[in-house]
Amino acid sequence: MIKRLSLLLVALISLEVAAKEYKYSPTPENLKRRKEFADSKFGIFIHWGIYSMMGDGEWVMTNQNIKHKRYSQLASGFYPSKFNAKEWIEIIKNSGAKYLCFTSRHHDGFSMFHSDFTEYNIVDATPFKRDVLKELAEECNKQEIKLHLYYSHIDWGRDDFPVGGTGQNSGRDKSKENWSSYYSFMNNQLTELLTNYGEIGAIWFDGVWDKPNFDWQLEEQYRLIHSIQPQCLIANNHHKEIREGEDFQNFERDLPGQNTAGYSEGQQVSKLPLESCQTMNNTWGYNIVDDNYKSTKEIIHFLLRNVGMGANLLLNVGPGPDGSFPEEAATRLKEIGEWLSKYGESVYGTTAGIIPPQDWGITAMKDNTMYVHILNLNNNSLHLPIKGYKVKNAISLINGKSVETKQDKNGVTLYFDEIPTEIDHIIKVELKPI
Ligand code: FHN
Repeated sequence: MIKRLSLLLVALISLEVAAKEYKYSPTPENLKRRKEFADSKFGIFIHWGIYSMMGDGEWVMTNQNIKHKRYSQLASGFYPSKFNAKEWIEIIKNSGAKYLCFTSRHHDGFSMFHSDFTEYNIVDATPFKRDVLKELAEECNKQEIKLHLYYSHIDWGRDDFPVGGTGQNSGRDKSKENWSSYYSFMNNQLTELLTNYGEIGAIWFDGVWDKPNFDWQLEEQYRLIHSIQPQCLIANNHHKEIREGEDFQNFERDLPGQNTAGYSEGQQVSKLPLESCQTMNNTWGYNIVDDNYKSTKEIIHFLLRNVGMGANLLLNVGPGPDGSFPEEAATRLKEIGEWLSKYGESVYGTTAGIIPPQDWGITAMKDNTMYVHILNLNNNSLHLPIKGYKVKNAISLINGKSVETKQDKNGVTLYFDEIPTEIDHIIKVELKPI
């Protein structure tokens, strides 16, 4: 009896020690990177892989019930003749985005980088033979764009991957499932990604939702990442609460705290930096018939609605099989860039507004400056409930003119010559706390 009790005690103590070991303390360089990330506000997501050849999105293998053996043959025909890393990063830079999140490996399991741990990669399995990630990493470095890497926890092709809710008809040999083999494979690849491509801004995981109750041994994996590159941020699109070891929180197709798309049920907004990812049309990977592009105005509004909550927008592009950006996407990126080059001061480096987002628009703060972004107002005056502040002055960023204001005990009213009709009517208000 005494022996059993002491064993139990040892077990409890070890559990406690283990739990303590899992306590993550971000390093100073990680905290610095978090701030830089939160300030950057706008990034570009790229979903690109051998699936792009089929022009039916990145889920084509599963959606069309294609066996992995057949699907993998796409690799031998993948030759994106127009791929040009310099041009991609120039487009991204000119859009005003500060970072790129690139799909290094999506659920189809194809590695878009050279890997020693599988031949199913862009260098060894395609006639293209170029490590596009290496080329992108070099260009990002030259053009000062941070590189984030999307990495899927799912693999619809490998036999050792313990099959989850998706990709069940891909023809894998389930008798060969072997989590520890698959886990080592992922960790080896993550080590490659973090040692062969310079400084990585973030690892962006996806797929845990496919097997929500499975122990993916995330803490250990996160520790590995932070031990190789402590500044590297970790985000996991598991659609659930933040877990120990993660550095920012992401939301899919929704503003933080909302759940219109159905991915964020019960996902409370954390105190970590926030990011919301969104498609430009309806799909992530290239879809040849999806012309349902959001307008530049809609995208800028979605960016601003994020900014008002202190969040970043990660806007997706699905390049075609030839390696070029769809024209519609390139045009929108150019227009967003033109807008941001004029009004970027009211976006970059701001924090969430002191007034919660409203139907008329949002506010964003930079020290004692409040940027009022009017997106939808049918009036030529606007009352802002800001108690505890005195307005020193207010100017329109659209025409540089001073804006008439009237202070009362509940805040301040701004008066405009006309009802604002621009994409975003921005007023810069200098405040003094009282
Ligand atoms: O299944 C993926 C999907 O293909 C895409 O990569 C998005 C991006 O957020 N994430 C998953 C769905 O949650």
